[in-house]
Amino acid sequence: MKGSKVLLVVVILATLAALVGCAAPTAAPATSEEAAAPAAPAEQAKKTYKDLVVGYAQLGAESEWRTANTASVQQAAEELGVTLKFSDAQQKQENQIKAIRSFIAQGVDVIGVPPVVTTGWETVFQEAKDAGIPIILVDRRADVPEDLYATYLGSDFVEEGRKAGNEMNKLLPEGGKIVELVGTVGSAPATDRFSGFRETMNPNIEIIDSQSGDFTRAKGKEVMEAFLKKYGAEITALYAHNDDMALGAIQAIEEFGLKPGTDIKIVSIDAVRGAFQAMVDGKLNVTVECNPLLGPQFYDLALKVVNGEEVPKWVPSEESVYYPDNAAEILPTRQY
Ligand code: GYE
Repeated sequence: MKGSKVLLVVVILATLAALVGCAAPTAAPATSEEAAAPAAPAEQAKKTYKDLVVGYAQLGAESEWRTANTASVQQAAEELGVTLKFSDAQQKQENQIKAIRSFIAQGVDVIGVPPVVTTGWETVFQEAKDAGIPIILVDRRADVPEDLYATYLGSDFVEEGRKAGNEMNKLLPEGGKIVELVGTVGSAPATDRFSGFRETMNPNIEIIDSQSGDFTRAKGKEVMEAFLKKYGAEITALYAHNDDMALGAIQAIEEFGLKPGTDIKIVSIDAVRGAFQAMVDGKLNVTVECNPLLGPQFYDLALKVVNGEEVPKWVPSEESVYYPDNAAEILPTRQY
């Protein structure tokens, strides 16, 4: 009798131990959110960077900023093992549209595009949508309904314009007459940098002329030459929507016999290395940063989108403002 009781207790204990032993691993994940879904089938279906085929319809090679952006997109693809199909549209919307259509025909997983201008994208984005290929807007916005793109990764261009306006106010406390070199007409950065600047600019500052230099150094120089011919030394400052146009304008100002940065104060946007060098040389007063190194974040978003994960509709980049006083110190650390 005593012996059988002991046996019974032993059996019960052994059974309990076995139950705890087996139950524990299955019970724990049931309470953990991550493992709640039957891990195997769903996880295995998810793509990794190595499976990802991406089409990137780059808009051109118009500026130092763009060169850095292209390098970032290409390098990050290589580092992550993403298959990248890259095309350069030479600043022409029709070429970007052609590239997108060709990526659709090739059946890529996702398409990245910095729209050269904001309008005219609905048809081709709808074609991508119909083919089940998500569009990610990189760098520049497009004015299309939100269901035609997965997310937008890029800067707050209005804020950059506001920062530039504040910097101009500091440079011209007594006010003055300024000229403006606008970016590509109809592009998101040109439109927003134009309006943001006017939001913060002091009323004692007058914009006497404003023309497009298409974000290039050559055009920036050409338009600045025309401004100088027309207004001469009347111009107290220049606001350029990017550094390349400012660098072109600096040449024009020097050739005209005035001192850029002194006779004509200059505020521009991007913070590329060429701008740091110009600040070191005392020819540029301020550059507002616009970050082109979007490659890694782009592929992170691309993978999430392809795997059906939630992503925000806008992922803004973090940016700063730089001045001549520590430009020499910072220049060697700049990646673009
Ligand atoms: O500021 C300019 C480039 O879209 C933010 O395009 C970009 C702009 C950049 O050409 O240099």
